[in-house]
Amino acid sequence: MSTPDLARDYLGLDALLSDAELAWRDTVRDFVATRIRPDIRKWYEQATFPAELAPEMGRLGLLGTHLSGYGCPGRSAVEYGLAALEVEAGDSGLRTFVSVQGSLAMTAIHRFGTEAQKERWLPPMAAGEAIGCFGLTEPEAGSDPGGMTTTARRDGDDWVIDGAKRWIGLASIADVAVIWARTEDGVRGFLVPTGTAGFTATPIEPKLAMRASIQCDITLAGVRVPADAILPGAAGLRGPFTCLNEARYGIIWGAMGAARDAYEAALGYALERRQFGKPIASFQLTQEKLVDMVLEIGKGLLVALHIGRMKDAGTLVPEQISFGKLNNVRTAIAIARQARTILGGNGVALEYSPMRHASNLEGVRTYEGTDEVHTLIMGRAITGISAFT
Ligand code: TGC
Repeated sequence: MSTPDLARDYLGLDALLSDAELAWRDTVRDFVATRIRPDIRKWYEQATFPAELAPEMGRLGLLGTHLSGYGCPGRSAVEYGLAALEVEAGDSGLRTFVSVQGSLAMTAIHRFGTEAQKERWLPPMAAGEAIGCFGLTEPEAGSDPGGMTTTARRDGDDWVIDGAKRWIGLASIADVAVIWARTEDGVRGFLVPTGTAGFTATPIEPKLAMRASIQCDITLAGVRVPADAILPGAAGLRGPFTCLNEARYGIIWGAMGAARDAYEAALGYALERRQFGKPIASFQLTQEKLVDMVLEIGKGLLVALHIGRMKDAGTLVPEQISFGKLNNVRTAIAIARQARTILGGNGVALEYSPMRHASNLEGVRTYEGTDEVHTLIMGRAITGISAFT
């Protein structure tokens, strides 16, 4: 029997993964080590999204990982989760790209689009040759998308869209935007090529989180699209929420990647850094911090894996995704902040990852449902009483 690496996998959770899952995990881990880690500090400092990585990520199978057909990789939910875990160990901004492209934009087309829409967009998006974005949130409608004021009205055979969206990932470099708008028949989704007259995307800058990705304001001023731009399979808010379920699921895993990287940075530092004549890892308070991180990462990974196995089995309900998103992001922020304290003053230097992860995770805790929203989704599930209405 091989000796477990207690510092890296205390509970031996690798034993819960198949050989194929481990091989895929390691492939993504190697990609992060060679293509993300060497430059992430530069991208973060310069607030640059490395768009040139998109085709590489496509070739690896990171875009639309869980989708099948139309050039998509067709992997399991657990494999998608493992990819999110490893990419977010590199940086939440890069995992956000994977989520926006695959879980939001591609899922909307895959789940709700016509054959023609799928054939047009999914192969290049899976290959990273076309970028998608997902326009749901608005300046005045964040936690409550039902308050959206963007409208789409018929004009002859066309649709004309007017309104504004905010915090939309990748919009300024996207080729196509999935725009959710209010119509006479309720909320509907539209595929809007971003070159369409009246469509403008402006990056929100400067930001203190997610600096290696792009979030935008979108304005839609009389944007005219043809009748076949509508996603026929999505009617009402259930459409965008179905896509959000996918993105929230990925976050459950991804947050643990950021936490693991922060922990490993703190452990490495604590073993090297000497104060009072010995490594700071020898101090009881440091050991307690490291042990608390190991406890919470182990629990968070178990939650992620259990939810992933339920998703693959087809038994997962959205309220259970809220359990994972709320728990794992909250936990990951606490771990990243605690890891920063072990690094002392050096912890605020960009050279070390924990504070970058902590800043990014402020974004992660807010998008795809805030802590408060997921708390109240769970509260409604266990009491039967909605706090929203
Ligand atoms: P309500 O208005 O009553 O329900 C609307 C309809 O949606 C259904 N639904 C869901 N369906 C599937 N999965 C879910 N998770 C669903 N949640 C709701 C619901 O059954 C109903 O269907 P129908 O057929 O009866 O009309 O809304 P609610 O009371 O169910 O939900 C309230 C609340 C607060 C939980 C919900 O509004 C919510 O989750 N708010 C958070 C919104 C959010 O996560 N926003 C983030 C958007 S992300 C984004 O825009 C870009 S971030 C990524 C990037 O681009 O970088």
